[in-house]
Amino acid sequence: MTADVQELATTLEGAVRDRRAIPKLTDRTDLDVPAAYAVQREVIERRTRRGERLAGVKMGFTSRAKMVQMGVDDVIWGLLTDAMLAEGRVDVSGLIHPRIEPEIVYLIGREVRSAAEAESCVAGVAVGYEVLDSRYEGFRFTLPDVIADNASAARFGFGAWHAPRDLSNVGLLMEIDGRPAQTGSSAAILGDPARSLRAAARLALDAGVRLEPGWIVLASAPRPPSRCPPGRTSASPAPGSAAWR
Ligand code: 0L1
Ligand code: MG
Repeated sequence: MTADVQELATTLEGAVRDRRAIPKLTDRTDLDVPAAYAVQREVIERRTRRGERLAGVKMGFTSRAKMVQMGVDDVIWGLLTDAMLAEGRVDVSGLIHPRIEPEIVYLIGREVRSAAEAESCVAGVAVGYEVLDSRYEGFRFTLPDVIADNASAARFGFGAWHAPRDLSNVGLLMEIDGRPAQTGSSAAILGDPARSLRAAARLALDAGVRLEPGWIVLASAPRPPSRCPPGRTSASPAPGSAAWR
């Protein structure tokens, strides 16, 4: 059966609203990658029609291991809105089965007109985190499912901005509620998170979306996400803390 973009968007919205995981969409419908991005865009457009503002882009499948696992050879992307941004402690109580991962975060300073110029458009870099919350049962999905689900995006946060710098091989430490939860190297993000930034620009431009001044790019994480404790969580890297070494 051909994908009904409106109906699938409504199904995903229902999972968020009811805080209830759903069977993956591909269990009951044919969904190819272009249709999956159409569903993702529809869900985001509904959010912006309700008053949320686009805040940036997030990347996924930036590690070779994850690409092999999913049988893909390119990254995926999703869109961030201001409602996903957590200031201070992140409230995960309304989520289904949240997981959390550290992020290299880029702040866009001027409009990105081509992938090649993406790095020169960066005004700042920070360490941050992303809370993922797949809307699917067991956090299990195919490539089109996860694209339709906005690459599992749920919440994000970041610390103090720093001047742009070489982040091709920096250590990342993520703490949850003050306890070390994950370490990794930024080199595991496509060999250099700047590649993820360029890919974000490429995918966005191909879709007719320009990375604008003030937007955030989450370059993704070196390792699979960690389980997130219920309730309110203080994730570090958090505002004010630096965690690259
Ligand atoms: O790197 C990421 O933000 C993950 C995107 C893919 C979705 C997932 O693993 O839940
Ligand atoms: Mg991420």
